[in-house]
Amino acid sequence: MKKTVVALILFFALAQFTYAQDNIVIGDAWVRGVPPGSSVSAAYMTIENKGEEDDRLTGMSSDVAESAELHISKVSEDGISTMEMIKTLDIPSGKTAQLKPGGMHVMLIGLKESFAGKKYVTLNMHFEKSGVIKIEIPVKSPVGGGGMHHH
Ligand SMILES: [Cu+2]
Repeated sequence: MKKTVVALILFFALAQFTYAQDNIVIGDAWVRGVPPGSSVSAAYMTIENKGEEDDRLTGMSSDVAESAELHISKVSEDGISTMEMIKTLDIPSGKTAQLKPGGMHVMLIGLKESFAGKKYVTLNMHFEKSGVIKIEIPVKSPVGGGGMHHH
Protein backbone atom coordinates (compact mmCIF):
# COMPACT_ATOMS: atom_id res chain seq x y z
CA MET A 1 0.00 0.00 0.00
CA LYS A 2 2.76 2.39 0.96
CA LYS A 3 4.63 1.60 -2.25
CA THR A 4 1.64 2.50 -4.36
CA VAL A 5 1.33 5.87 -2.71
CA VAL A 6 4.99 6.66 -3.31
CA ALA A 7 4.73 5.58 -6.93
CA LEU A 8 1.66 7.70 -7.44
CA ILE A 9 3.29 10.75 -5.92
CA LEU A 10 6.36 10.25 -8.10
CA PHE A 11 4.26 9.89 -11.19
CA PHE A 12 2.28 12.97 -10.35
CA ALA A 13 5.42 15.00 -9.68
CA LEU A 14 6.97 13.93 -12.98
CA ALA A 15 3.83 14.58 -14.96
CA GLN A 16 3.53 18.03 -13.45
CA PHE A 17 7.16 18.81 -14.10
CA THR A 18 6.91 17.95 -17.78
CA TYR A 19 3.73 19.94 -18.14
CA ALA A 20 5.23 22.95 -16.43
CA GLN A 21 8.38 22.87 -18.56
CA ASP A 22 6.24 23.36 -21.65
CA ASN A 23 4.93 26.62 -20.25
CA ILE A 24 8.27 28.36 -20.24
CA VAL A 25 9.93 28.81 -23.61
CA ILE A 26 13.47 30.14 -23.74
CA GLY A 27 14.61 31.56 -27.06
CA ASP A 28 17.43 33.53 -28.71
CA ALA A 29 19.85 32.48 -26.00
CA TRP A 30 23.55 33.25 -26.32
CA VAL A 31 26.47 33.80 -24.02
CA ARG A 32 29.23 36.29 -24.68
CA GLY A 33 32.50 34.61 -25.68
CA VAL A 34 35.27 36.07 -23.54
CA PRO A 35 39.07 35.72 -23.80
CA PRO A 36 40.88 33.20 -21.57
CA GLY A 37 41.54 34.62 -18.10
CA SER A 38 38.28 36.55 -18.02
CA SER A 39 36.40 36.27 -14.76
CA VAL A 40 32.94 37.28 -15.95
CA SER A 41 30.63 36.90 -18.91
CA ALA A 42 26.98 37.54 -19.61
CA ALA A 43 24.16 35.56 -21.19
CA TYR A 44 21.09 36.87 -22.99
CA MET A 45 17.76 35.30 -23.97
CA THR A 46 14.03 35.71 -24.13
CA ILE A 47 11.86 33.94 -21.54
CA GLU A 48 8.27 33.43 -22.61
CA ASN A 49 5.50 32.19 -20.34
CA LYS A 50 2.99 30.30 -22.48
CA GLY A 51 1.20 28.92 -19.45
CA GLU A 52 -2.01 30.03 -17.80
CA GLU A 53 -0.26 30.73 -14.52
CA ASP A 54 2.19 33.48 -13.67
CA ASP A 55 5.68 32.23 -12.94
CA ARG A 56 8.85 33.68 -11.50
CA LEU A 57 12.55 33.21 -12.16
CA THR A 58 14.10 32.73 -8.74
CA GLY A 59 17.70 31.83 -9.49
CA MET A 60 20.26 30.37 -11.83
CA SER A 61 23.38 28.26 -11.74
CA SER A 62 26.03 27.08 -14.18
CA ASP A 63 28.85 24.55 -14.10
CA VAL A 64 31.21 27.06 -15.70
CA ALA A 65 30.83 29.83 -13.10
CA GLU A 66 30.93 30.23 -9.32
CA SER A 67 27.61 32.01 -9.49
CA ALA A 68 25.01 33.24 -11.95
CA GLU A 69 23.01 36.37 -11.14
CA LEU A 70 20.30 38.29 -12.89
CA HIS A 71 21.44 41.87 -13.49
CA ILE A 72 20.08 45.00 -15.09
CA SER A 73 22.37 47.57 -16.69
CA LYS A 74 21.61 51.21 -16.02
CA VAL A 75 23.18 54.47 -17.06
CA SER A 76 23.14 57.20 -14.42
CA GLU A 77 22.49 60.89 -15.17
CA ASP A 78 26.24 61.56 -15.27
CA GLY A 79 26.71 58.85 -17.86
CA ILE A 80 28.19 56.15 -15.66
CA SER A 81 26.90 52.67 -16.41
CA THR A 82 26.19 50.46 -13.45
CA MET A 83 24.51 47.15 -12.83
CA GLU A 84 21.99 46.17 -10.25
CA MET A 85 21.19 42.66 -9.15
CA ILE A 86 17.60 41.50 -9.51
CA LYS A 87 16.67 38.82 -6.99
CA THR A 88 13.62 37.45 -8.76
CA LEU A 89 11.96 38.19 -12.07
CA ASP A 90 8.21 37.82 -12.52
CA ILE A 91 7.18 36.25 -15.81
CA PRO A 92 3.41 36.75 -15.98
CA SER A 93 1.23 34.45 -18.07
CA GLY A 94 1.42 35.39 -21.74
CA LYS A 95 4.39 37.71 -21.28
CA THR A 96 7.98 37.54 -22.52
CA ALA A 97 11.00 38.85 -20.62
CA GLN A 98 13.80 40.20 -22.81
CA LEU A 99 17.37 39.78 -21.65
CA LYS A 100 19.63 41.70 -24.02
CA PRO A 101 22.84 43.77 -24.08
CA GLY A 102 22.32 47.09 -22.29
CA GLY A 103 19.41 45.72 -20.29
CA MET A 104 18.77 42.62 -18.24
CA HIS A 105 21.32 39.83 -18.45
CA VAL A 106 22.49 36.73 -16.68
CA MET A 107 25.87 37.55 -15.17
CA LEU A 108 28.23 34.60 -14.96
CA ILE A 109 30.63 35.43 -12.13
CA GLY A 110 33.89 33.66 -11.34
CA LEU A 111 34.41 31.69 -14.53
CA LYS A 112 35.96 28.31 -13.75
CA GLU A 113 37.01 27.41 -17.25
CA SER A 114 38.00 29.12 -20.45
CA PHE A 115 35.35 29.61 -23.10
CA ALA A 116 37.98 28.99 -25.78
CA GLY A 117 36.87 26.11 -27.95
CA LYS A 118 33.53 25.90 -26.14
CA LYS A 119 30.45 25.93 -28.31
CA TYR A 120 27.88 25.69 -25.53
CA VAL A 121 27.52 26.60 -21.88
CA THR A 122 24.95 24.92 -19.64
CA LEU A 123 22.68 27.09 -17.54
CA ASN A 124 20.12 25.89 -15.00
CA MET A 125 17.19 28.27 -14.69
CA HIS A 126 15.14 27.92 -11.50
CA PHE A 127 11.46 28.81 -11.75
CA GLU A 128 9.01 28.98 -8.89
CA LYS A 129 6.33 26.91 -10.64
CA SER A 130 8.12 25.29 -13.57
CA GLY A 131 11.08 23.98 -11.59
CA VAL A 132 14.58 23.79 -13.00
CA ILE A 133 14.98 24.20 -16.74
CA LYS A 134 18.39 23.23 -18.07
CA ILE A 135 19.46 24.99 -21.25
CA GLU A 136 22.49 24.82 -23.51
CA ILE A 137 23.46 28.27 -24.68
CA PRO A 138 25.67 28.87 -27.73
CA VAL A 139 28.84 30.89 -27.12
CA LYS A 140 29.12 33.86 -29.45
CA SER A 141 32.14 36.06 -29.94
CA PRO A 142 31.52 39.75 -29.36
CA VAL A 143 31.04 41.81 -32.48
CA GLY A 144 33.57 44.65 -32.55
CA GLY A 145 34.54 43.93 -28.96
CA GLY A 146 32.32 46.69 -27.56
CA GLY A 147 29.62 46.46 -24.97
CA MET A 148 31.40 44.37 -22.38
CA HIS A 149 30.74 45.85 -19.00
CA HIS A 150 32.94 45.86 -15.96
CA HIS A 151 32.33 45.28 -12.30
CU1 LIG B 1 26.03 42.21 -14.94
